[in-house]
Amino acid sequence: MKTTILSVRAMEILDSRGNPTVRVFVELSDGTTSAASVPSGASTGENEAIELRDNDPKRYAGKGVLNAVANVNEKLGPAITGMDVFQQAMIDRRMIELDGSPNKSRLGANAILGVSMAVARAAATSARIPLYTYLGGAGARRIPVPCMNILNGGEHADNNVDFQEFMAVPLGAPSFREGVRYVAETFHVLKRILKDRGLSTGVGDEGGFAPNLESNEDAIETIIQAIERAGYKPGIDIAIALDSAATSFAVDPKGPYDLKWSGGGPMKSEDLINLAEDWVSKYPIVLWEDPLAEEDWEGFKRFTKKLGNRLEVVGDDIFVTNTQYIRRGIEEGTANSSLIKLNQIGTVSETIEAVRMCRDAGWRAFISHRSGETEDTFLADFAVAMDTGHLKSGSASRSERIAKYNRLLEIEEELEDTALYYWK
Ligand code: 2PG
Ligand code: MG
Repeated sequence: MKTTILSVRAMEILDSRGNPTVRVFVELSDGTTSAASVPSGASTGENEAIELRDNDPKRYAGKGVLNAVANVNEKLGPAITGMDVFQQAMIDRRMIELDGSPNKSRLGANAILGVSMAVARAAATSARIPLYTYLGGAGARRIPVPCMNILNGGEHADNNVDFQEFMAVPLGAPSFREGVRYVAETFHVLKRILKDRGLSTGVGDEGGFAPNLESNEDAIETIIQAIERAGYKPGIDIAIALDSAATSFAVDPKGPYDLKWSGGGPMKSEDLINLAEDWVSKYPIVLWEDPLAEEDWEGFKRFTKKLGNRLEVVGDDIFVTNTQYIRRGIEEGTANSSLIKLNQIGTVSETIEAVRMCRDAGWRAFISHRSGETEDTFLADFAVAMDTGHLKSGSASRSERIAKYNRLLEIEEELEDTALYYWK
């Protein structure tokens, strides 16, 4: 007998920034129930799928999601009720067709993704297998290296650091459990160093520290100091990954740039590329995301040409987890990896397509949370299922970040010694 979708309903909840988001509940014909919550970004790409907000100034400064909730309850739910829960791609397609817009702006990517995630989770629960096994198959046993964003800047913090994320990457750890320990210890040493310098130890949106520093380079040097003082070897035990989120300090989405938070002044694409080359020669940087802005395809290409054989060059705002842009990136040699965010494209099956396209091209795919998150751990299972070897889910603080790392600890324990952990 087929297991079908019996009912779908949604409600408005809050994300980690205190902004409304969508939570969806699904019930199946066999009695299975599931729920999933949708994340939300701050430094969003222009071409992301559209998050439907009510724009009613009387509620949550216009950020309410009651329309998206109503779209789940009145349109998306009824359209997929009675469908086979194991037909994820078909269910996603039905919702995309019902929306009918190119970017999910009519019914809202937040509404559609909530349903898509809750359906996937319901299917796994109904089949009595973990979500990572359901989405990734019996071979899904690689735990991603956690790229932990221990120092926040840009639009995720109120400080003078232009680059958005400085991540510690425990690629030399023997296991995920040990990797998390390496970085959590480093995080606490970093706090001590900042305190001793009389700097703020308050955290930004993703749980990393957000002090005012002397320069962007000071951020990286301070992290390296923390790695060493915690007893680890930079580059061997723990490497560095960066997300410049360059769109956020671009004067124009094609460039040039203005290091506005630090007051560093105007820069051309070439200046940023030269700066990166200098940093890569001095520091153990293994991954650099959005070194240039979302329409600076030329700059990206030059960056990749210069540094792509030495590090992973990840496109986030430029590709927005959309195969249309990733395909162009592959054809033009724009990068060698794409960031993967479920809500940038808006369904589970389209996100899987994006990962597949990267893999087929010999690119890497970097699974990512959003700066506005919930306690939902879907992302952790998704990362194991996609077998991409790394994810970012924020720092070693804030429960909406830690929830994903804790779920990965659980998965690693569940897999016992069949679990794999390696950088590349
Ligand atoms: C990014 C993300 C996640 P946001 O730029 O990579 O770290 O930030 O969710 O604000 O887009
Ligand atoms: Mg990014």
